[in-house]
Amino acid sequence: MDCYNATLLACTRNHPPYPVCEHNNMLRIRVLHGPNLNLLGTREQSIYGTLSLDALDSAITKLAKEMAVKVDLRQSNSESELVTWIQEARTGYDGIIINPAAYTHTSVAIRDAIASVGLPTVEVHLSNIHRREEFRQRSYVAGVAIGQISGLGPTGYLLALRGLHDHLTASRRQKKTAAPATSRRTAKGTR
Ligand code: CA2
Repeated sequence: MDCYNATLLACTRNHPPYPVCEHNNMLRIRVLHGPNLNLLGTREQSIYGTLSLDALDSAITKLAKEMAVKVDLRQSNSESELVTWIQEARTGYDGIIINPAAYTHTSVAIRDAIASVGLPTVEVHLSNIHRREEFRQRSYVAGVAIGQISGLGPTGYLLALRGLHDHLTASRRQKKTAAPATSRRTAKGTR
């Protein structure tokens, strides 16, 4: 059932503050956690904090629900599995949030996968990779991401969700307004 009010184009089911209707055109975002992030909260707490991966995923899911965004959350220690999940996101997802963990600094395969699917991608790091060892300061992913959030702990994922949501919403709006102009031009040119 279409829950949009036809006149106001607002969802009558009242999910504030993000006016994206859950039942029509919901944004879909895949969230990927790289190797060893399954250990979150168990070791190296001074660097990565005390929150477990499950708790982090719950916080992301809660915010996504409030924003009426569909999220799919996955963690893998395998580079090839991460590449496959990025490739598969081409059908069914609008954007990607990824913490590639150690693969950030080594993986041309992950960078190429992100570039090839062409989905807006936000790179997230719990720690500030730019004030750590030199080898962590280079990211193969940064050059194909729309942005990078580093050093804000779990909050970084929530900011990434808001940022990606706003980016995707703006590009949808742009596409909607650009389309009629193009067809008008075409129609004029053919006369
Ligand atoms: O700061 C980040 O989010 C990192 O992506 C985390 C990676 C690291 O290799 C990157 O340089 C920066 C490491 C993730 C390992 O996570 C652990 C969590 C708890 C205990 C052990 C590892």
